[in-house]
Amino acid sequence: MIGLKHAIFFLSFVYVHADCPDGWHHYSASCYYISKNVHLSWPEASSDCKALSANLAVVDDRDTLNFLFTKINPSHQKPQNGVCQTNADYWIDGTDQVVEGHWIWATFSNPIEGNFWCPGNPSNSGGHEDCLEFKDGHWNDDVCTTPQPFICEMEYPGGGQTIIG
Ligand SMILES: [Ca+2]
Ligand SMILES: [Ca+2]
Repeated sequence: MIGLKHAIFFLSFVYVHADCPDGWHHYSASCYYISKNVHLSWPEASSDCKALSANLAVVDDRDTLNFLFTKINPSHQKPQNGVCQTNADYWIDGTDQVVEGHWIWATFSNPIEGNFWCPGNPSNSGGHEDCLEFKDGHWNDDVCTTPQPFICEMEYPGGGQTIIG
C-alpha cells in the first residue's frame, strides 16, 4: 500500500512536452527559424535572433544545408542556371569582419571549417563582402548591410519529455 507521503511524491512529477517553438523547424539537435518575409542587415538579423533566445544559424554540414534548402525550396527545384545563381539569400552566423579572409562563426568565435562555398567564393567582391549567407544550400559572402531574410537557430529543447520535480 502506498502511503500519503509517497502519493504526494509521485504527483509532484509533471511531464511537459518540450519541442521547437511554433513556426520553427526541428532538425537534429536544433530548431531553425527561417525569416522569409523579414529582410534585415546582418547585424540587425543577428540581434533579431538573439531577441528570440537564438542566434544566426551555424550551418557547417551537408545534411543540415540540404535540410534547410528543402524548407526554403519545398518543390526541390534545382536552380535553373546552376548552383548559387538564384537571389534566395539568407543570413547565417559567419563573418570575416574582424580579419579579412578569416571566417568565424560570430556567436561562438570559432573558425569556420568545411567547404560549402558557392563556386568562386568567398569572393570579397568590391572589397567588402564580410558576412555569410545561405544560398541554394551553399555559402556565399555578401555585403553585411544588405537587407535580406535570415535563419536563426536554437538548441532543441529536449527529447520530448522533461521531468520537473
Ligand atoms: Ca570579406
Ligand atoms: Ca561573394
